[in-house]
Formats: sequence, C-alpha cells, structure tokens
Amino acid sequence: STFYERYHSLDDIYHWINRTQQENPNMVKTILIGSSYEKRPLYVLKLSINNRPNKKAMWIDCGIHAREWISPAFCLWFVQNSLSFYKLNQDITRILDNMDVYILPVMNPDGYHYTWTTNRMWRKNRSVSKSSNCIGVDLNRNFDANWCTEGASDEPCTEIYCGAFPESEPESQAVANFLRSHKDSVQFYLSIHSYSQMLLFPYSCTLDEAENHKDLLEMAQEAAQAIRRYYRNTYKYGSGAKTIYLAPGGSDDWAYNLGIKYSFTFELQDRGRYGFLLPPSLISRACNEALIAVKTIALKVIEKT
Ligand code: 0X9
Ligand code: ZN
Repeated sequence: STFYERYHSLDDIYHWINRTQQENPNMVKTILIGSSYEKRPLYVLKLSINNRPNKKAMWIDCGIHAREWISPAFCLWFVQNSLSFYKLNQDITRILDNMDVYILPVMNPDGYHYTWTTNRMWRKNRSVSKSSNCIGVDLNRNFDANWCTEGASDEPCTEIYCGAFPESEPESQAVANFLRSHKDSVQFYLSIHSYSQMLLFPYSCTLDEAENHKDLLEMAQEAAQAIRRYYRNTYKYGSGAKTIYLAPGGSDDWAYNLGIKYSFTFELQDRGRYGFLLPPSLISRACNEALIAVKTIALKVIEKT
C-alpha cells in the first residue's frame, strides 16, 4: 500500500507537512495558526498556484475528533491529489485556478496522539478542567453557535462537554481567529468527520432552515449523486439538526454565521460495520468518494460566487 493508504502517527504527519511544503515550494505554504492545549503546533497548509492571490478560498479541517482516523487521512489524501493532478485533472485544475485552499490536517493533535498511545476511542481534546477530574472538551461543541444548549453538555465527564465558555479551547480559538481574519476570501468551509456517510450543512444548532437552504440542499444532493454514480455508495444529506441530531457549538454553524455561506460537515465511511476502526484497506475508497463530493461542491461554489 502507498503512504496515503495507511494511517499515520502525529509525528509522521508533522514530518509529512514539512516534506510536502519543501517538495512543492511553488504551491504549498505552511501557516502556524496557534497551538494546542499541550502546546503542539497547529499547521495549516495553503495550496495556492504560484502565490497568485485568489479572491476565493476554501477551508478544510480534519481531525476535530481524535478517534476519527479517516479524517486526517482524508486531508493528506486531498493535498496529495491536488498536487499530483493539477494540470492533469480538469476539476482539480479549475478549483486551484479559482481558489486558494487552506487545509488543517489535525485540528486536535493532543487527542489524536492520545488515540495512538493510550485510548483508541478518545474523542475530545486533552484540556484539564478546573471544576472536575475529567479531561477534555468536545471541540465541535465549543464554538459560539447556540453554545451549550440542547445537544451539548456542561458536564466535563461527558463526551459532548461544551467547555467553560465559547472558544475556551486553544484549538477552536485558533480556527475561529484564522477564519475571522480570512472571512472575506473564504467562501466554502468544510469539516471532515466519521462515521455514518452523511453530507451535512447548517443548521445543526437549531431546527431553523438556513437562509440559503435550497442552494445547500442542491449542492449536497449533487455531491451524493456523484458518489452514487462513481462509487455505488449511499450518503444521506440534509441539515445537521434534521439528518443526524441537534448539536450546538459546531464549527460548521459558527462558520456559516460568520458569513461563510457554503458550510458543510462530511461524515465519511462507514455506516457502522467497523465504525471509527475503519481498516486501512478501505482508506482509498472512503477518500476518493469524499473527494468527488468536495470537487462537486467546490465547482458549484465557483459558479455561484
Ligand atoms: O456530533 C458531531 O460533532 C458530528 N458527528 S460525530 O459523530 N463525528 O461526532 C456531527 C457534526 C454536525 N455539525 C454540528 N453539530 N454542528
Ligand atoms: Zn466527529
């Protein structure tokens, strides 16, 4: 199997980031956007053709939840695919000619490291709470979007602990700060999770419909159709609250309210057979089908903006 068809430790991913930048100086820059609770760096890769500044941009984060290993694997896959197929694949070329792409391969490095060393099923970050002996905040409940209402918990011992206040965690704060300072260029926000095979869009923090619900629904539907056509696999799609569950404080809803009108969360393979323990032999399928969904939506965003 190739490098991209395996899961990688956090150290391997840091080395990969370094190597990728050094081998592609015309297309890749790394940006340090902050550090984790345990002081690990949060690096974003910026893909940009010959430093040609683009008006438009998209953002992809992976690894908000530590145990969802297919998610960082997808970010690596996406970068590799973009660098290899620029000028060879028409869709990749059109996307990179029209957009800069920001990729955060591991948003929760402390949690990810912990799943490699201590507890494979860890979800949250690793921050120590003042009020409890339990560790970790759910970073996807820590953003300022109906923060800590129904679907999150203020109890530090739960898996969906929202934290002491919105953006209390250095990881969510770093992402929020970066997006706030790039909100005029970023049109498309994407967060990669697993599992359950769903293409979700706002809102998840309320049952209300987003103002551009029709557009979002149409884009998600087209993306799901592309997956069905090319890979014969089924993805559900719809607003988060109605498709999966009510869950406030998520990055997608927060980015949407910031003004990033095309905001999605993808839940990759599978539908529960292996769950978070998706075997390496299924990485390429899972990533390729997600990739075709990303391309479908990115091309739509370019058309519409
Ligand atoms: O609950 C979550 O954070 C996500 N599902 S997961 O199984 N990967 O934990 C779904 C996130 C959907 N979006 C929001 N809740 N904002
Ligand atoms: Zn998740």
